[in-house]
Formats: sequence, structure tokens, C-alpha cells
Amino acid sequence: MDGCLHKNGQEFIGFATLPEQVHRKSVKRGFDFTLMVVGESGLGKSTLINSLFLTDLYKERIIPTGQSLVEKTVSIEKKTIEIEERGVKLRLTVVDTPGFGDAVNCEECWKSVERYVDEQFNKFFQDESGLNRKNIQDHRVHCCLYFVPPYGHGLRQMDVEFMRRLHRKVNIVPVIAKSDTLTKSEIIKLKSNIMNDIETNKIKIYQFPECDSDEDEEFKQQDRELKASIPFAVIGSNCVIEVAGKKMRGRQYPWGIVEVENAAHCDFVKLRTMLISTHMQDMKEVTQDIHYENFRAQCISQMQQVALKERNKLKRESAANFDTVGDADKLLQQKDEEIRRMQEMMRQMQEKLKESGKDPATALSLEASKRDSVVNV
Ligand SMILES: Nc1nc2c(ncn2[C@@H]2O[C@H](COP(=O)(O)OP(=O)(O)O)[C@@H](O)[C@H]2O)c(=O)[nH]1
Ligand SMILES: [Mg+2]
Repeated sequence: MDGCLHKNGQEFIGFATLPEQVHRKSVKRGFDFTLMVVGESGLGKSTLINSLFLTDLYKERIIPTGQSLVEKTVSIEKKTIEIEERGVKLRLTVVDTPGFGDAVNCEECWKSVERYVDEQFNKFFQDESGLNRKNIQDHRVHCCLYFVPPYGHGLRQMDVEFMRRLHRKVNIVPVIAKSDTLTKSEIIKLKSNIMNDIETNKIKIYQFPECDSDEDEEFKQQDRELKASIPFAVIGSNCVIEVAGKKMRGRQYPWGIVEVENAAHCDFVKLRTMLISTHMQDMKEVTQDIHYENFRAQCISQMQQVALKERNKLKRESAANFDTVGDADKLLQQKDEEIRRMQEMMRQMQEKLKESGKDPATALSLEASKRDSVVNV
């Protein structure tokens, strides 16, 4: 057959290049990823984003004025940058949540975040059911970096509340902010307390997928270390420092230098590896297959309930409006009565025939055919 590929006498249809095609297409289009950062002001969120993506996304520090600590509200600030690396484009949207946890009463600061996440799902849901399905802009939040302060003993009530409200909607990755302020043993203790709090409060943070058994040992080791390091203890810096002729991001203190990318100093590289090199696609898939599907199922079930209520209302209304329903009932009763009378007639005829000694079966069928032509129910 023309057009088929032949190799070792085997015929090929040609779909083996499909993954490549998909890959090439997505490379051409570029990748979209939305990362949200949550945590109170001053925990180093903006600095960490700059360090992660080697940008200066937050050049000017915006300090909101005119709001007292009592009335302070959470706002949503969105910035998108396009990064290109070896011909691959990444459109990264960072969603910041200034004001989170800053008010005196921050019992409900999760609400603005939840509303934002839901809105993105809703937008996607509308677009998906619309006509322009091919050009949907996906603004759903794929990952939420939650900054736990280094000075506590684990999760606070507001951290627990936030995670409980959001864990079924977004992939939460907890991090310990400013971990250069803690000693090694303090980090170990805090990590263990946080994990205990997560477990006892039945919070489901982003679950790293199982590593394929056919992966090489180095990858498996990296995967194990990654999982064991959660919550990642991070350090951020906007400064590049030269140490022994090598330039690096770090923080210079009177007593020494902490290197952001040094695995002995913090988990920054682990977080970056996970976020960008190894688990970005998985987080997008979990967002689509689990969080969004959850939202969609809820939407559909709500829509069904509304439709059902409307139908019931309609039925009740039509019952009230239709006098003919009563008439129809009367008509049915008359028919029933008629059938009952006929059955009685037939029973009597059968009796008579029996008495006169005729075969009731033939006589009856004769009588029945006669009746058919007479009574037409
Ligand atoms: N010690 C320490 N300070 C940090 C770290 N990251 C940021 N900072 C400092 O903390 C302050 C607030 O940082 P910023 O990124 O603006 O915090 P944000 O309000 O959470 O966005 C700045 O002075 C930063 O230089 C860190 O990892 N360790
Ligand atoms: Mg900031």
C-alpha cells in the first residue's frame, strides 16, 4: 500500500511519531504554569520567586498604605513572565497574595484565595463548554507554595485552616521560610512538627507520585530525598555574591555567607528541581484530573439540582393550571367502569352457554368477535 512505511518487512501506519508530534507542538506553543505564593508579608515570598526563576519580578516593593491592621484585606496580584531556555518557552504566572495573614483577625483570609482559585476553575468550565474550545487560556492555579514562618513550632491555626479549605482545590507545597534563621536540628524538629500537624489535621498536601520501578537508581535516590525533605526549608536572595571566583546567589552575614543553591545550606535546589524539572507536568495533570474534575462534578451536580427543582416547580404549576387533569381522571374512571361491565357481561354469557350445553370456547370466540364490532372501547 502506498504511503506506508516498511521496515524489516513490517508495515507501519506511522503513529509511532505521535509523542514526538505532541512534544514538538507543545514546545512550539510553549508551556503555561501558574504558581501561587501564600504567606504573610516579609516571609521572603517575592525574594524566593526571583531566586527560583532568576528574574526581578518584584523590583519595586509595594507597601500598601492606608489600611489599618484591623481592616487589612487580602488582594490578588498577578504577574506573567515568559522564560526561554534552549528553545523551550515557559509562560509563568505568579499569583501573589499580599495582605494574607497580616490582619489582626485573619480567621478568614483563606476566603479570598479560595474565591480566586474557584473563579479560575469556573472560567475554565465556561470556556470548555463554549464554542471557542481550542483557544482556552488556562489560568488555573497549578501549585500553591505555602510559606510557614520559621519562628513557630509547627502549623498555626490559620495555616491549618488555609490548608483544610484549599487542599482539595490546589496542589499545596509547604515550605519553611527564611530557614537560614534556624539551626540544623531546629529545622529537623520543625519539619517533623509540621508533618505531624498535617497528618493529625488530615490535610492532603501535594502527593508526589510513586517513582517508576524501571527508573535508574540515581533518579530513585533523588526522588526519595525529595520526598523526605518536605516541607522544603528554603532561603531566598536577590544578591549575587562572588565566592572564590564563583558567582552565586547568597546572603552575606557578618559571620559568613549562606548559599541559596548549596544543598548543605537549604532545600532550595530540591524545590526548584521538583517545581521546574521533574514535577511541573504532574502538578498540571493533578490539577486537571483531580482538582478540576472535583469542581466540575460539583458544578454539574448543582446544575442538576437546580434543573430538578425547576421541573418540580413546573409540574406543580401545570397541575394548578390544568383543570383538564381532573377531566382526564374522570375519563379514565369511565373507561374502567366500561371494561368492568363488559367482563361481567362475558361471565354471564359463559354461564348461559354452559347451561345450554354448547362448547364455551368456540361460542365465546364467536360472541367476542360480535362484541368487538359492537363495543369499541
Ligand atoms: N534571613 C532571610 N531573609 C530573607 C529571606 N528571603 C527574603 N528575606 C528578606 O526578608 C524581607 C522580605 O522579603 P520579601 O521577599 O519582600 O517578602 P514577602 O513580603 O513575603 O514577599 C527582605 O528584607 C528580604 O531581603 C531569607 O531566605 N532569609
Ligand atoms: Mg512580596
